[in-house]
Amino acid sequence: MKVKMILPALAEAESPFWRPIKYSLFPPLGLATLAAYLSPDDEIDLQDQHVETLKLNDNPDLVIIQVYITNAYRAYKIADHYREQGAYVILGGLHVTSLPHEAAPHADSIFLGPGEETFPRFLKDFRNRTPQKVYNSAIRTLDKIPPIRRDLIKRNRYLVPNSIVVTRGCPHHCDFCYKDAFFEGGKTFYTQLVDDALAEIERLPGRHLYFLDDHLLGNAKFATELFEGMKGMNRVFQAAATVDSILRGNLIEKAAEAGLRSLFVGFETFSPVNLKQSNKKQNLQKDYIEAVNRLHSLGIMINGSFVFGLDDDDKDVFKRTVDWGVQNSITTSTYHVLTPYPGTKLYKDMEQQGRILTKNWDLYDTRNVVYQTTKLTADELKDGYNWAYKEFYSWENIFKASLNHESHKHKLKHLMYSGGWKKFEPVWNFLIKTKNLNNILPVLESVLSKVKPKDNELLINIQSIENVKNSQIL
Ligand code: B12
Ligand code: SF4
Repeated sequence: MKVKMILPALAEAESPFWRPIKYSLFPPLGLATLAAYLSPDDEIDLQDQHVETLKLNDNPDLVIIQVYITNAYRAYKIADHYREQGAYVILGGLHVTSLPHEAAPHADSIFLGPGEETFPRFLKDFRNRTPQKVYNSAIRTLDKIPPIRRDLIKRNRYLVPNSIVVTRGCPHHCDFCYKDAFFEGGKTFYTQLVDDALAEIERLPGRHLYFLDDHLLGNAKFATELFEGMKGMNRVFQAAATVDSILRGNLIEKAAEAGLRSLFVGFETFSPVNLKQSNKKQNLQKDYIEAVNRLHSLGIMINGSFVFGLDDDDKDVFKRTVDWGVQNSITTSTYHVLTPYPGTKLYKDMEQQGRILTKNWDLYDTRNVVYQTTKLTADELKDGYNWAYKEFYSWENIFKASLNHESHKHKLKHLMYSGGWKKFEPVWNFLIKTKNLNNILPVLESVLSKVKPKDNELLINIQSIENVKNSQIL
């Protein structure tokens, strides 16, 4: 059977704000996970529109499309095209799960929730010529899932080809998060068997790993065993976790020992009113600075996530958030305009209150204001968001934040990571064009190398960085 798997790109791919590097980070892991259930005799063509031009003039028997909110319209067009040609088209992913009635007219079958149980069930039905219209994921387990078909991934097109997920979901229930909508009707947090996770890690070449799990420390027992097993594997890795999990027990030390070098942390807001309103209880009364200091003392760089536009936010929120990030040496900040994804509690509340201003999903990219704001106007929110990005990533603030670290090595790593990520667009574009992106991996691995506590090893003369800054060469 000829099978086509497609991850369509978002509408923004054609906008002047498109940052090719942002979309050349991770391969289509969801589709490669599903491909493992196909037969070795199937002829599979997996295409990721973020990094390649789609070929749509082929004649597959089965077309599998992954739908996110911001690629939904494009996904539907591709689906319609293949259905006209007589292919059997199936749609799944987050957006289909949130809005099955919207997706259904564009598909022969739709899939709600994760695919590990529904997709093999469908394949059996399909081969027996009895496919159903809707497949709803009721059984949630990752036990004995087949190895991901990484051979289908064009590794040289991604900066981080070794992305991996060893858990699904998260133990928390924040109102704005996609998670409860996607995992509705079954378990909302579950893990792989530790041995299976370790076997998947062993299969990955090189040193660097990026765990895309929503909350890698969410199950302490699983994480402890995973980190124990990873000791001695000589890996460096990046992951995501919550503020409370950093402060609790000594799991974070174990993670650092296993190779954790950079962590995505959902700070989101400093306002207890906002936290309560968003049901982000796990952040309430937690000392963010203590969490930051703990990570830094372990040599772990921080990617802080912050949401703007929650109801308690006023005009000062942008400056407060940027200043805090710089003062506390956050390496990279990811800012979001609050976005009510369909299916979430936030969306339901806002719809009830008549606050949803548009249902143009292309705008639901966390850069646009799609709802009626309260203390801020929509323009203030959007301008403040743009200002925050510009300000945080100004050279002055990158230097300030870097130089606040104790050890010289951490200062240098911060500077290279943050500056490299935001300030070298032409270099990234060149590497993407010449399909050399993964050759830069050893540089990333060395930026993520270990910082020993109070490391005073003088890799380069930091004073010279300050001189460069003062002379405004950069
Ligand atoms: C990696 C990632 C990215 C990467 C790359 C995506 C890629 N190449 O796959 C990058 C950096 C490009 C990215 C960008 C964005 N992302 Co993103 N991203 C993620 C992240 C962290 C992991 C995705 C992943 O690999 N999951 C693991 C795999 C195994 O799961 P999966 O992809 O969901 O696939 C499973 C199921 O969905 C299902 N499935 C999927 N498709 C199909 C199809 C069929 C037919 C079937 C049967 C099953 C099926 O089966 C798979 C196995 O279970 C998720 C968070 C998350 N935990 O999912 C956010 C997430 C998907 N991103 C999100 C958003 C909002 C964005 C951006 C708009 C953010 C922005 N401001 O730029 C952009 C736009 C992306 C786009 N293309 O439209 C939201 C989506 C919300 C929504 N309702 O759609 C999420 C959920 C984050 C969040 N918490 O809000 N993202
Ligand atoms: S902690 Fe993060 S992943 Fe978990 S529900 Fe909240 S926002 Fe979602």
